[in-house]
Amino acid sequence: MGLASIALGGNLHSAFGQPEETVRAAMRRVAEFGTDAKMSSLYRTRPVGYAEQPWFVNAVMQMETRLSAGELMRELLRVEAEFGRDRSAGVGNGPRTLDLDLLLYGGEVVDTAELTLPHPRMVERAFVLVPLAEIAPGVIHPVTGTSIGALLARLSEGERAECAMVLDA
Ligand code: PH2
Ligand code: MG
Ligand code: MG
Repeated sequence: MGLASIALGGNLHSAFGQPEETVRAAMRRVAEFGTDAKMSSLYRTRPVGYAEQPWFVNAVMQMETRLSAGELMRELLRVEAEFGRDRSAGVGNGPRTLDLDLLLYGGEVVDTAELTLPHPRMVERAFVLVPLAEIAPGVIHPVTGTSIGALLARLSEGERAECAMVLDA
């Protein structure tokens, strides 16, 4: 039993439609693994890491789940595949129909081949921290010991501005 935070992202059309429809459908699907899911708005964000690709739709959700962190991670990989994610194709950080990243699971700190918690790149990514701060600004990152709101405040205004575009509900 734990409080899980999950990042969603995509920038390619899937069987569920455009990325915003894919992300909304994936949120409903992932919510089945827990209770009382809180969902952020959807954000249109500039691609980070590999620029020559469409802008992403990103969001974050948080829920209580009875699954362990490892069990939840395996389910998330299954949902990615269900939504047309092909991990054998394409470049690293490149375009994808759906990416589901387990960001935090309570205060767990894990580093195995299957799972790293907290997600190692979350502290530097506005496309994660902006939506996470919308629904859980006071949650403490178990490695830095600081809140999500404080982590977001460390990013530059420019980085935050590239993740400020909220899509209509
Ligand atoms: N995901 C990546 C790499 N770059 N950029 C944005 N804006 N959103 C993402 O979800 C994203 C990215 C690798 O997972
Ligand atoms: Mg990712
Ligand atoms: Mg991923």
